[in-house]
Amino acid sequence: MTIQKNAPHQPLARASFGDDFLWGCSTSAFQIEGAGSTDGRVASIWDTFCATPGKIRDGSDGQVACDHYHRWPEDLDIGQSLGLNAYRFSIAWPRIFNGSGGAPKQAGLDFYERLVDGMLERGLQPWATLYHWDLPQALQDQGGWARRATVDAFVDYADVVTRRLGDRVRHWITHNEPWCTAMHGNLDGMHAPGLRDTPTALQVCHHVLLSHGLATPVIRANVPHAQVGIALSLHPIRAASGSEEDRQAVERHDGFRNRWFLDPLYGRGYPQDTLALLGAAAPAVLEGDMQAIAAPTDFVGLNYYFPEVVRDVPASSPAAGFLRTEVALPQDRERTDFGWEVAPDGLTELLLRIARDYRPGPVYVTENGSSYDDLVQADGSIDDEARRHYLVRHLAAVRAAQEQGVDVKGYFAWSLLDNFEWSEGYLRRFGIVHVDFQTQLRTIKSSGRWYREFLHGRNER
Ligand code: IFM
Repeated sequence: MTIQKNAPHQPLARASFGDDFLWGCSTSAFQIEGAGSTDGRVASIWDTFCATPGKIRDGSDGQVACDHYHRWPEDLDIGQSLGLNAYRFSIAWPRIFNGSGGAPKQAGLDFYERLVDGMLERGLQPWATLYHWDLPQALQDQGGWARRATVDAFVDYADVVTRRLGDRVRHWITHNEPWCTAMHGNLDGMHAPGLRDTPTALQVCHHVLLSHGLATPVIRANVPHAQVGIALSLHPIRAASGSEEDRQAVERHDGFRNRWFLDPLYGRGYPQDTLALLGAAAPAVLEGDMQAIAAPTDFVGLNYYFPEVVRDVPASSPAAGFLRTEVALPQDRERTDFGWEVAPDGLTELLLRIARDYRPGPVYVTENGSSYDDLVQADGSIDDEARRHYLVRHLAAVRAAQEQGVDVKGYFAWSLLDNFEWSEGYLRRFGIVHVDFQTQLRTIKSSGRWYREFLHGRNER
């Protein structure tokens, strides 16, 4: 990993982002809560996936994770000490419903009420995500997101949760990264439920988007002054070469990675070019679905990590999938220890593009962060210079978009804590706060200390 130490720095001051800018961190339930069977929580598809040999790189699971279910006051104290004014978390559906019928679980709802009250007491505006990948296993057993009834189950779940928390949580994100739910879960099998089937993945994707659209008015009805949106994982798509073939590959890849989500959410239906590539694998769409998916929202959440560099794969190649593209990994790029390209300009580019092409209203960066193999020093400190540098440059990229007229109104660092990184288990650390998974000791890394100084207006650079 190489850091561009000499990259020019613009002066970066909290105040320049605007007085009402939200400064947060993001987390998700399965990745931090633990307490896998406490207070009536049932199994999710991720519990099943973790229990399947070979699925998680270190063989771990989410049974304890950061034990946030019990340690949340300490974690929120840390967030407050950093100077955050917002905190994004997700609600675990398996704490609220079994997925096989029956009443909502009061203990689960009580937990989130306590958690939200804890945020409000500490000056942290709660941002709740309803679905961050932990589908109750019982729903998967009935067909999961490929089955239309799961859409209804999601709307019921959204209704119950927002009725209960809507007096104190205004900001609701229906889904986190539908691309990952659908494609990692059902196309490449990297995530739960671990399927590899293109038509299933596309149907899942359609139902996830539909559930977003159908839940949105329900949330609005339950929450006074609701702000409802969705968090999308988007990538700038770049060509591996200057060839015309690679340029066309970029278009195809972008259609599936980005426009497949943005177009229907903003009322344009699925992109025709991508539909043509999918052929018979395209999802079944019932009358009214596309109108439902395009339900008006109040903001869009952008989760940004890296650009994708793609090259054309000739149709005659045995490796050609329906997109006929291949992701290239150029050697000359700065990368995190996870191998993800570090490209802050990609964040500016995406923010400008979303604003220009879709006019979504306010945009929030709902996730952005980096994974490095942190070393704990003898004195217990963690000097994660690379992550700090990543954070500084991505904040500058947000500011650059603002300066060019994009209404970016908040930034949530991924993540507050090191946590369970899905199929990588505990091998990848994204936190600005280190977690010792043996002792559960939390230590603010130098990136977190920089964020704290910056948020307190003491570290302008
Ligand atoms: O940890 C994940 C998170 O759950 C969703 N967005 C990307 C993060 C890093 O991979």
